[in-house]
Amino acid sequence: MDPIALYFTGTAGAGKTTLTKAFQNWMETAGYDAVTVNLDPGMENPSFDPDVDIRDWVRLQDVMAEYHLGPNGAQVAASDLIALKVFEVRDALERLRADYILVDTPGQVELFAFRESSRAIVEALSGDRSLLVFLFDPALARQPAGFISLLMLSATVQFRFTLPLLSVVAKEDVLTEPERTEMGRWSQEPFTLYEAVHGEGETSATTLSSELFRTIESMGPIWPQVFASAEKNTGLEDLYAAAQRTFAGGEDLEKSGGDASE
Ligand SMILES: Nc1nc2c(ncn2[C@@H]2O[C@H](COP(=O)(O)OP(=O)(O)OP(=O)(O)O)[C@@H](O)[C@H]2O)c(=O)[nH]1
Ligand SMILES: [Mg+2]
Repeated sequence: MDPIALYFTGTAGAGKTTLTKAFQNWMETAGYDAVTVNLDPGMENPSFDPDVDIRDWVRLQDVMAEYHLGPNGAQVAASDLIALKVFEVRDALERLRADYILVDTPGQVELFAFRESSRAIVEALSGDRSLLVFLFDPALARQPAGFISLLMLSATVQFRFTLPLLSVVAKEDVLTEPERTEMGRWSQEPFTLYEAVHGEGETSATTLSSELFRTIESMGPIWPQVFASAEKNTGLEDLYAAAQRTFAGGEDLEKSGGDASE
């Protein structure tokens, strides 16, 4: 059976790299066979040692030097260069023969979501066995207007890829208990979020129309159902279970050994 690929995406600093690594560790402990891929040519996290690394083919520093570009222009150019290397990446992944592929995507979400090359990359690596995992950063998501902005962003990502999407509140350990409870309620009972944003006072957020909100409300998958922390290793089993439900009604892939208990 072809592997399932999870693409961790979200705003800069949302916790993509850390969660990709933590989720691989959790999966290995639980007896699943998962490999990691770094698709960020500018990744500088020394604690993340991906199994397949796009920097073996495309490095941001090299693109900046070769094309005389700044970091943002180089990221755009790099995303097209990455697409040219995608079959090498796919070959490297095929040699690893894993059941799950966990993909860390570039820091700026628009690079991943808005470039045509990203769609080609996802298509070549995993086709319809792909799940987008969109991270909500508590720094933004704890305010009602920030939460709504992230809902709209995750809707945009899903619109660009037309693939299943799972929204996850990352870094849940930084949330206070009341914040955690309130955010949980927003997803369960969206009108509480609508009320909260209108209770924030005279900000631009108060102009959110009820028509737009109804549209957002109707888009089930963009509402986060999972809270996770890579720091405390919480919510990772929930993330796994939600990913499983997305494919073939919860089919469970063969384990590589061990048992599923944490
Ligand atoms: N408290 C806490 N901090 C976290 C968690 N996950 C990541 N962080 C911190 O958040 C910051 C950003 O984490 P990254 O994993 O680099 O985030 P990213 O989305 O990959 O960042 P870019 O690729 O630069 O956009 C780092 O300082 C991490 O240590 C978490 O679960 N809890
Ligand atoms: Mg990162």
